[in-house]
Amino acid sequence: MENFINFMMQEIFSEGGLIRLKSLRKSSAAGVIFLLLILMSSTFIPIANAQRMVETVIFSDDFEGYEVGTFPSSGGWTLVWDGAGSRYQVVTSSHYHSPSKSFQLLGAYGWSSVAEKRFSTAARMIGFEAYMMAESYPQNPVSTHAGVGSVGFWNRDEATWGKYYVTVAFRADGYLVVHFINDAGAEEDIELQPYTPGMWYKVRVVLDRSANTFSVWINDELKASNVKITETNINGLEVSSAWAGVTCYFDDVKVFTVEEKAATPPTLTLYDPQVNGLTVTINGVATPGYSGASISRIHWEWGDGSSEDSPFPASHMYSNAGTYTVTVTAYQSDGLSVTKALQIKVEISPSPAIPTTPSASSPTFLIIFIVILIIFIIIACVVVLVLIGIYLRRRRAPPPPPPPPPPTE
Ligand SMILES: [Ca+2]
Repeated sequence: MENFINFMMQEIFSEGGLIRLKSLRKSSAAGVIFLLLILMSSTFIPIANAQRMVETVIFSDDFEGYEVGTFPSSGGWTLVWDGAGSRYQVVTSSHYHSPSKSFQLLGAYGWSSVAEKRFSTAARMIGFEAYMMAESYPQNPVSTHAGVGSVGFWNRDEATWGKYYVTVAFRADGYLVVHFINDAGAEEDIELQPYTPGMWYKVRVVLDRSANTFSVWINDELKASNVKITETNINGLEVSSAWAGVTCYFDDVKVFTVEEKAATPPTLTLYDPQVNGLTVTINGVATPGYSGASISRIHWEWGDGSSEDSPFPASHMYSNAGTYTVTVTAYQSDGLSVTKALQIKVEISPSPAIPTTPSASSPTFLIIFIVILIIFIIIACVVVLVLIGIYLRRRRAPPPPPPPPPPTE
């Protein structure tokens, strides 16, 4: 009967791809518990049409590869206007986000410092990310809304002084703003948050060029989303220090494309449950559906009303014998999940006899037996050799001296 059940279960599992049952036959060990798995249902619950965003870097620069005091021309940067003088528009080690250098710009009243790096892509969605810092608040700004320094998408050739489609800027009144040309063609600022001189801010903008909208993050916090913008003709990333004459620093700059791709759910493999009395232990493996995703948690419904989050392997003790459906769900970092269920039967069984001596078939016993046998043979050989030695020595012993001649008379 048991063989028949095993056979049936293997058939079921091989079709369902669920669980290997080879070790089940071993579980028929004496008297204790055995596990009967009869069913198995495998339920995948992907979220329909789930998408993930995949970034591809067009260029990035941490400004570590340049000599301090030089302009980063070799990285493809161009100095468009030289602000307070070209000697100030250089890679520096005085401030940096990573690991030892950044790019410094210093504008002057009436003459900004602007550097750009051009790029070209047909991607529908593009973005930029940069760390930026202002050394101080401006002393005598042209106006409270004057720019101090900025990073963003522009086109030098689209207007006399270049067209700034969407940039994140330090403003003279102490606000970090996103500056853009709105869908009516007018320049507009959205205040994002106050800034503090001497602090690095991570700024990020993603622009959808088919919808003409952008979203902006400061320090990974979304500050504005789906803001409408004029149609863009971007061909470069600019970094700048404006008329306020404040030294600004830029580091870890990158421009990237963003693509939507289908997200695939994780996969889940459950190994044969191990049952010991009323306790079941289940091991397995959960694998993310794609590179970049991770398994965030494994959730267990034990079928007796209790549930928990636990990594593999998980154990559970039931209060009563019976058949239970265990449901395991692996969740991925993007929220996608996969669920599998199996039935187990637990029984109260007599305490298993604890073997006090090794069984004759155990490898340990065989090793001990062989060692004892070898020692016995060695001792026996030694004894035999000693006896032979004694025998030979006696045979070779000199004959006893002849008896003394009889006394002559
Ligand atoms: Ca750096």
